[in-house]
Amino acid sequence: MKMSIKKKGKKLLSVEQRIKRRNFISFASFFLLGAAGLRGWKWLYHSPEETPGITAGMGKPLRRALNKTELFFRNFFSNNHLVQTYPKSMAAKKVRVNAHIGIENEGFKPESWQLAVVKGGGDILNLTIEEIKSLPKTEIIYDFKCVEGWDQIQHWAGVKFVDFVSNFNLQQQATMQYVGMETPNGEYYIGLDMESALHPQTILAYEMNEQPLTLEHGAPLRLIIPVKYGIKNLKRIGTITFANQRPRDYWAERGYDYYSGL
Ligand SMILES: Nc1nc2c(c(=O)[nH]1)N[C@H]1C(S)=C(S)[C@@H](COP(=O)(O)O)O[C@H]1N2
Ligand SMILES: [Mo]
Repeated sequence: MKMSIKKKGKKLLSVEQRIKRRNFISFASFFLLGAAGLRGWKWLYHSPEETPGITAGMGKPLRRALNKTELFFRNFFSNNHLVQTYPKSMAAKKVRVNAHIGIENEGFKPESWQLAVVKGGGDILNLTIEEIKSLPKTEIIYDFKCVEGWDQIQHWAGVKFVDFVSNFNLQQQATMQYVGMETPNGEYYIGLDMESALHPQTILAYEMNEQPLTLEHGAPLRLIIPVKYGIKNLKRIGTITFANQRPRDYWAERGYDYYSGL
């Protein structure tokens, strides 16, 4: 006689039937989950890469997940989140010089330098350093951090990028998602998300320790963006552009995080 389980008078499945059934279910779910996993993996594996050259070969879905995390943190530490500042007395007297990509050419003449702001539609705004210096000056003393592992409290001054935007009527351009900046010779270039560019501590700097910027530190004009690592703090800005696509970025092309936020 077959063993069977009775409950409240109802005849339930026999033990053998139950085992058979369970085996079937686990086999079926193993197979289904496995197939789903394989499909998922194939989808990831064969997914298109992000726009080539912008981020070193990473699949779009993975990058999208990362971008979502970025967005979360970006909003979390919104514009009002300020980087810590320090008293003037703590600023380094001997400011470290780190890299020279795009600024080593001997032929550069700071006197004839002009900043080109590409407004779009063929419209370019050319500005002299005097025009930029005529805007309200902001200073900041903060801990500058390089991805290579050093940091230093430094004192910079210039015009806030957000003030620059409003003074030169670039509000329309600032509704776009990204800002690009390049050296005059185009050899070093960075891309920034607009939120970070408009952050109240982001400045176009022309002074360091209350003195005019030196060539090795990026004269006549460099970017100081305390919410980002050093790599984004472009020295000797030649061109500024606005776009809804990520502008090219020298270190992102070489595998560093495009966002490079702190
Ligand atoms: N044009 C240009 N800007 C640049 C770089 C560079 O190589 N070329 N290096 C970046 C890096 S990695 C750092 S850490 C800082 C260093 O700035 P400093 O030389 O004033 O210390 O500049 C950034 N801006
Ligand atoms: Mo750096």
